[in-house]
Amino acid sequence: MYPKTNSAGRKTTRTLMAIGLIAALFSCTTQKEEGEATSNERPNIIFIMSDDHAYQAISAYSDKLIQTPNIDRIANEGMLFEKAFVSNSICAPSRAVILTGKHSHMNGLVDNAVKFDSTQMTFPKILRENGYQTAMIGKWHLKTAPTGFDYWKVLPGQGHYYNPEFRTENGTVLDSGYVTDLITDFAIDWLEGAKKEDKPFMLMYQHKAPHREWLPTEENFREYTTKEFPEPASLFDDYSGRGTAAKEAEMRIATHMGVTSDNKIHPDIAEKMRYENFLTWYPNAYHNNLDRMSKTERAAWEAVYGPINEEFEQADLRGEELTKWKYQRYMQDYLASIASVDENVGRLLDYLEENGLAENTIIVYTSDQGFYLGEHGWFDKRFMYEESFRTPLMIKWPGVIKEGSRNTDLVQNLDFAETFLDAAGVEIPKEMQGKSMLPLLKGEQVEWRDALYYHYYEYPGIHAVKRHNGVRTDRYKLIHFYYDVDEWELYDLEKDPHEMNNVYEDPAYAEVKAQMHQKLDELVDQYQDKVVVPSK
Ligand code: SGN
Ligand code: CA
Repeated sequence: MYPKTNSAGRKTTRTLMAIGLIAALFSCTTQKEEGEATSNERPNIIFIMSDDHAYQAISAYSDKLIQTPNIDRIANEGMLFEKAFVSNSICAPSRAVILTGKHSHMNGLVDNAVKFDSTQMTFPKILRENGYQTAMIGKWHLKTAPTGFDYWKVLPGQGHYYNPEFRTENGTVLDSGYVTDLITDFAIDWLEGAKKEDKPFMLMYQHKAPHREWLPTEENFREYTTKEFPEPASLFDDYSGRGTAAKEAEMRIATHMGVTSDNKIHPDIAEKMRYENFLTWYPNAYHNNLDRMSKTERAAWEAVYGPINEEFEQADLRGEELTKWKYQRYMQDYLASIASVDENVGRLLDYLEENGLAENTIIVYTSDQGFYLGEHGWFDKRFMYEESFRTPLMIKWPGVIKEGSRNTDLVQNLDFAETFLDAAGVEIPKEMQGKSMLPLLKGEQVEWRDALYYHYYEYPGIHAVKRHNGVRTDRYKLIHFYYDVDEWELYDLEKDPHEMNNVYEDPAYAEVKAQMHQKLDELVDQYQDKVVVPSK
């Protein structure tokens, strides 16, 4: 027999059901902490990464060189990390660490020459399997095609600033425009589609700029070529008080930065002035870069760089004066390239706000590593010394991260994968080697790591930075240059923040030295780095 129902009975059942539903919803909202992800409202993730963007060139860190009001918005509305680092300060290896959450020796991509094994587990793959829409737009640099993305559009290799090619699943196309603007256009185009879907998204929006050889847009080179920048105290570092690695590296502004390729002096002028040594370094770069411009772009360029060429020829600079001139030219083009990144980050942030996407989106701004802006007389990266080991990092997540907060824990690019999976409520694979930053983002007091591990491999190779590994704690840093030399360096970062004075043999540091050796042994063990036996 079916129970008889009357209209009142039905009403009662409906009322009960409604009450039940409300109660269920209510318990859901009360159990859920503010901003915490539920299956329905998992956060979107936008990972913004530029290439070679030094923290010294972001005004949220330091306003000595440039104002970056848009990038600063992420810090002002979120959290700025004062002690964010990479684990291998070079492009492709850093990207592989970010994707896999594993150190270079575990993911296999130890240097820029190695191809990424794209069959391995990555966080975009895991997010995609768990219901995220995923895209990768901009600089990729991993040699094999991107995997784990619903959509990708990447620069082949390093890519070009002016009228670059882009590669998709369907082949390579030449686009007209400026690389930083184009990458942003493509990112916004993809978001236009993604926002209509009933699924969260994860977008990797990765700039080529400000990678060498720093070709800015007309608006920015007009402005920045009129500026003069403060020189770092160690522009004329003589590398005393350290081992041979710093001295032998080929990344000095004085002797390794090209007056043609980097400083944009016409090769004919350089030749006439007998700057031959600068011509041997990427002899074709000047033409390769500038010949890509349209007639109008080239005319605008010549209108500004033409007079710079003439003045340079007349001045006939040598020695320290030449180095000072090169430093200024370097900063003008490098920072002007960043100005475009900043404008475009602003464009993306505005788009998110205007489309109601800002509230439930985690926005990260970082770089694949730091960069030398004349410190130790250098450009480029690679070393475990602070300027390249450290990287900018700021994260915004409304409702979860306190606006304008600053964090001083030792975090690393190794931690991104686990952080994103954790934020999405997805299980973290055991094989990942980082730590989820989620508690730090929430401002919780948690036990965090007390030391970071580093390992750089690309030697022999461009810029001649010797292989090394090492450990950094809050105060000290121990580095072992282990290949074709056997040299140890120890720095007291509190007393010697610019790392000019190696105290490895200083008896006053005997105890610190022993502790740092022990830490290094522990980390080699913990991360299963069998490549070297660093302890003496
Ligand atoms: C190029 C650069 C180098 C740079 C490497 C690696 N020369 O070879 O200066 O160190 O890339 O950079 S360039 O004149 O061709 O730009 S990385 O960011 O891709 O690792
Ligand atoms: Ca890089």
